[in-house]
Amino acid sequence: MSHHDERTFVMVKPDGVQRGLIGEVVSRLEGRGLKLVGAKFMRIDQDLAEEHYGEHADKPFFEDLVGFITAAPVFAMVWEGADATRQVRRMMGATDPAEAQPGTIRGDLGLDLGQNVIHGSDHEDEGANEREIALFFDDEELVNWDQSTEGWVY
Ligand code: RTP
Ligand code: MG
Repeated sequence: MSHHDERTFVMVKPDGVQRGLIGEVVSRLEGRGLKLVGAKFMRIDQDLAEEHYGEHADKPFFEDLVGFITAAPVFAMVWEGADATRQVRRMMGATDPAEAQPGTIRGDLGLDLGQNVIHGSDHEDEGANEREIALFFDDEELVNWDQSTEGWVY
């Protein structure tokens, strides 16, 4: 990991999984030059959902949000790169797909405010990336690798 690199937490939400968009999301992040360092296909249980979305606990949409994120599997990932948290947020686009720019993941693929395909750590919330990575992954589930030292395998 070079000195300006950071890691960020990303997941394909249940709507994206059900619609077969895991590959598309992974492909966009790979294409942008970010490096995958962890991934798992999983269900989020009630406790994890409430903790992950804890910042929204007092919002009117909280129950629906927890219900949605626990309703079907998600694809949780950790991506690494320069300014990765903010760059992923830029690629995601605005929370509401109706407002998200074309060319962004939500602008191209999102259906509505709830079914907006992807989650990424908030770059304006200091340390959110590290907190979310720790919430979803154990250290040994993250893979340290570097193309420049691994050598070509094909
Ligand atoms: P996320 O956390 O899922 O990556 O999305 P975000 O940062 O862009 O948006 P955030 O404000 O953190 O909201 C989390 C999710 O809650 C749903 N939401 N519903 N009904 C509403 O007014 C409302 N506002 C937000 C969205 O699905 C959003 O992704
Ligand atoms: Mg958020």
